[in-house]
Amino acid sequence: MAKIIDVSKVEELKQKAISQPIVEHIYTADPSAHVFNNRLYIYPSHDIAADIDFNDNGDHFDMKDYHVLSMDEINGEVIDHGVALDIKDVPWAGRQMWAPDAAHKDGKFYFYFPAKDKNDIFRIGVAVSNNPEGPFKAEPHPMLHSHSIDPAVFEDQNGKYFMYFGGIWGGQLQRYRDNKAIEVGQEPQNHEPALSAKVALMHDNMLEFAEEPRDLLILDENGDPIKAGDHDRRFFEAAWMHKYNGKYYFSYSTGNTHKLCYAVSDNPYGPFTYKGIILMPVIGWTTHHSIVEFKNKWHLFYHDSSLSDGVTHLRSVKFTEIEYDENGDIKTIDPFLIR
Ligand code: FUB
Repeated sequence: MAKIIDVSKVEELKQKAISQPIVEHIYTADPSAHVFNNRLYIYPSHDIAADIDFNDNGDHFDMKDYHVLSMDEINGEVIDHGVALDIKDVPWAGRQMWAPDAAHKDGKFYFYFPAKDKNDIFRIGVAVSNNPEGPFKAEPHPMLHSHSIDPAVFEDQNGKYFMYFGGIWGGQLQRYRDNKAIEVGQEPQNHEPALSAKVALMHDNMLEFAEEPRDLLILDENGDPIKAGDHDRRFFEAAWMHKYNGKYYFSYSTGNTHKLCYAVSDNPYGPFTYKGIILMPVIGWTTHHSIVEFKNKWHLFYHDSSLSDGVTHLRSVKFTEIEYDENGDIKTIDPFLIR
């Protein structure tokens, strides 16, 4: 199984970790945290040892179901509500259930998940329940015109819901331009604007897009689009949206440079201006997160591979508090006390 750092380094870093896995009986990753009914629910991926070699397509992330976790207070007991959705109950899905999210509207709970269809193309599915912990019943087909991975559904204060999604490399976003499949999928040249995450208003029924997904532009300090070669700042995967003091904060993973970064806008569609790093690299290749306000404090939910001693696809959800400075900038978090 692939590890990206040697075991002796992992042990040393584990001693310095600022937080611990919230559960240890299963591997969990890609946490999307929401407050529903005054309780904190976490919708993670459920990592398993698939025994598939590490590759850039992410075939080793061969997850087959989802569990929902919850707690009634930060640092309280974490309840595992069991299997909320199984791939065998999703008629269109072929393999690889990746990073999910959930939303609540009019008494119903909507669970959004990416999975490869029977042709190995990533689509985004929806499953519905009357309860935040599921079980969820999958719609018979993936969302029309959905592609790529990592859906994150954001409820704005005016009752509108937006889906943010996308991911390059194994997430297949490089196979599309303007939402259409292209002949040969590849990233733009280094000097060209990077591929963008996508954003779309959700239909009132929460089961489909209300519009064609748009590109979410991230600009640098000069107002120029972040370039494809700027691997320290360009969007890779793991989109998340939250609002703080009236501003929209779009956060994401830089993938092969292993950072969680953020960009800010006055508009949920952007353009966004790059602001900085939220979380420095953790143990493991991937980094993924959500940001949630619970009982008047802001928290970053994230994952690392510490529990598996660095195995890339066996990750564990953790959390830590985040702080904003007086300008609304997020203070960068080092996942280790002393490097
Ligand atoms: O969990 C599988 C994939 O790894 C997710 O979809 C990505 O965001 C990365 O965390």
